[in-house]
Amino acid sequence: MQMTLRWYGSRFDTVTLQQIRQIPGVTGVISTLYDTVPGEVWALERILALKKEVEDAGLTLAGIESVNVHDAIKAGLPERDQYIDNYIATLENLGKADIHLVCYNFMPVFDWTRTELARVRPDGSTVLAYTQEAVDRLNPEEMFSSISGDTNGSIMPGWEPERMEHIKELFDMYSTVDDEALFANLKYFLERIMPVCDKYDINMAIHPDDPAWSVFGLPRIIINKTNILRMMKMVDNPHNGVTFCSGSYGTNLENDLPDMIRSLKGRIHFAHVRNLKFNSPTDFEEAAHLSSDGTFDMYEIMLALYDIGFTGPIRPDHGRMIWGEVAMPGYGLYDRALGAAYLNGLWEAIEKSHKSKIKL
Ligand code: DNO
Repeated sequence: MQMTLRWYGSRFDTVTLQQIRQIPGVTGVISTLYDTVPGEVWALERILALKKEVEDAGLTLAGIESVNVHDAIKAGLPERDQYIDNYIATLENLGKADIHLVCYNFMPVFDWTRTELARVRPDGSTVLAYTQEAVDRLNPEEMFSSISGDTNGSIMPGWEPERMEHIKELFDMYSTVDDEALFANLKYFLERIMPVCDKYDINMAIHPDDPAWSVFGLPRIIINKTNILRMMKMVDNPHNGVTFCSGSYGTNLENDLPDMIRSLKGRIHFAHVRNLKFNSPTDFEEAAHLSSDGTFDMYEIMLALYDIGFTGPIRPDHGRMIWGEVAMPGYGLYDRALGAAYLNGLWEAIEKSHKSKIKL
């Protein structure tokens, strides 16, 4: 595996490439052109400039998170073909720039959903948190206003203010889309993009829906083992793969994370590894990466990745806000650096214990 950190680009991120370069064992970043909008073709020059900036700082650009999918594609509208053509043109340019990993999601309207961006934990750190009760009580606009004071001046992916202005139209767009239609629209999209992925060896890595169930009545399909295996089979090409995100699949305690990882052997192209602390099955907060701080056994998650021979990029996921840092919620430097060091430590121990068993 290659340990990486997500980086939003020098215009948007409070963390610098130079800081990332100094985290032991982190050799690359996962980035994006954060100012592009879904449906736009990414210019080759801009991709090359981003790559050069990262490489000049002594890191590799290990992949893109995200190239967002336009809602017309997800909702299956007649104009989807034009947007898929644009997506293909972007993939073509990424391929020409020698980039082989694209993380994306197929969540209608929003990306991830959290009801709090700065819940205070007993140690005084602040974290993103979710309660179903708050979602049931609020409509999306109310929720957006209730969290917008805690973004530390950042634009949260999927919750861009200009999208929020069109929220009603976005909901109307999906009024006739149920889970089956969403699966069909995803299949249509994947079948059209697979040829360009084959040509340039681009691994598409779908990010799970977060939380892993329907919110605000919208359909959500990338939520559990049955559905993700269905998706893998539906377009049975190794370039149709997965971002295994423990913190997203893990929102549903019925998901057995190590078992899911093992069942996806050969199809996990990217991993997001983080821990959650559950206070009840519908109230969770994002803990430190350390197993004992949350609910998941991080050793078992890393072991499962090791066992399937995972070689792709991995990143610590959302970190807590600690030591007075002011940054995009979930994406500060300090706690993600601690997370990277911890995950690297687990990996080293797993690797060495396996090698010593082989010698015996
Ligand atoms: C949250 C992230 C997601 C992810 C997208 C992928 O912090 O993991 O926003 O990047 O869902 O398209």
